[in-house]
Amino acid sequence: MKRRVTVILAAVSAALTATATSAPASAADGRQDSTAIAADSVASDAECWRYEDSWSSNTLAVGCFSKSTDDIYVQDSTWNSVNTYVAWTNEIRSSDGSWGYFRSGTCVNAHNAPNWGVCYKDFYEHSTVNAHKGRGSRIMLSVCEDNILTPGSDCTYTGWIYNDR
Ligand SMILES: [Ca+2]
Ligand SMILES: [Ca+2]
Repeated sequence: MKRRVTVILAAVSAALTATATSAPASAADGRQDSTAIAADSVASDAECWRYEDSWSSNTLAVGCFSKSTDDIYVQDSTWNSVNTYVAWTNEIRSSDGSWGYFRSGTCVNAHNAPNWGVCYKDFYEHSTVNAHKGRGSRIMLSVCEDNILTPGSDCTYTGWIYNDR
């Protein structure tokens, strides 16, 4: 049993080392936080995820991503004096096929419920050669209601979304 634990720890350590060494040398592409512009509608091709209150099942926030425009939408779904936001992370693949962090940020809806906001983004496409000299671009969103005491705790996390349109 002890032997197995040691092996797992070694694997985790190796993974952490790999992550550290494959990080981009430049930190120029840092966080890009922005306030959503009011939006009347959501792009028809957008895929959406909702964050619900665990007790009431009321929808508190909805976040969407349109692969064709690369735009991120966020709705404040419940009038409760609490804003909503989408936090996003973009990874791209290098020439050796490994995924690495590229940039991240937030899109904050300060328009009150039930209004939508949009943040216009432009990510590398999955099929085009990117800044890491490879092909591959994926985005992960967390659709959140603000939690001042424990930021990032009231969220729904999407899986990786491949930017292939
Ligand atoms: Ca796209
Ligand atoms: Ca709200």
